[in-house]
Amino acid sequence: MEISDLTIQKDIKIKKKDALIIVDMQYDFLPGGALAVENGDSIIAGINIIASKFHESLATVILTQDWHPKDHLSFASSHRNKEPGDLFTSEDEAIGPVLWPDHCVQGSKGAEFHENLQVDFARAIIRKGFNPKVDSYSAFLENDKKHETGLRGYLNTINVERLFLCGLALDYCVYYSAIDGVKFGFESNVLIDLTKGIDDPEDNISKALEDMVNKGVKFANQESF
Ligand code: VGL
Ligand code: ZN
Repeated sequence: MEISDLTIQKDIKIKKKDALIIVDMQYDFLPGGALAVENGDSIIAGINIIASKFHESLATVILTQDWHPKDHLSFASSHRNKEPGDLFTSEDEAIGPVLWPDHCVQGSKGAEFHENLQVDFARAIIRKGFNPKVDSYSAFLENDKKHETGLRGYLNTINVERLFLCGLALDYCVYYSAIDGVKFGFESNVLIDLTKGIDDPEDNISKALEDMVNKGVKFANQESF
């Protein structure tokens, strides 16, 4: 499946019960970073515009931040004879299916939000991936599928009903967050022109798109508002 195959919603009116979830717009996922997503920086300006629209509409803006200890098990450097991109899945599937370069280490420059990202509108920042042996692609649920980040509880407490997701990376954190959003009862919309993917392993973006469509994730873009 390709992006051009998606149905894009029109005439969306931002409501108070909407939340914009801006995923992992950190230096390490941007050009020049350790796990750079191609053209990741091209979406910053558009995300800022949407964030200001949500802010003006009294909707909620939330940021997520990948936040790993320096010896995180998702890093190839934590394994003998492994390179970034090598396949590796831990027994409980808390790590994998591939290993990553060291990235978004707690307190490092690479873990910071890009300086051009408008962060002032954010009501909350959800940090994820802090357990050394468990990764968390989803903003809701760690990869072991056991531990929640607290985002579901937070959104329920402040009465959010509908989510709009953007940021990096489309086929990892945006994808897993969107399908978990649906699973947890939120209408979940991916802002498809405000996200970019890694596409590793091959065809990962296509598979993620197909799975999102099958699971009821909806799609919108900057013109939908
Ligand atoms: C991500 C790979 C590893 C992401 C985070 O933000 O999509 N991808 N850690
Ligand atoms: Zn990570």
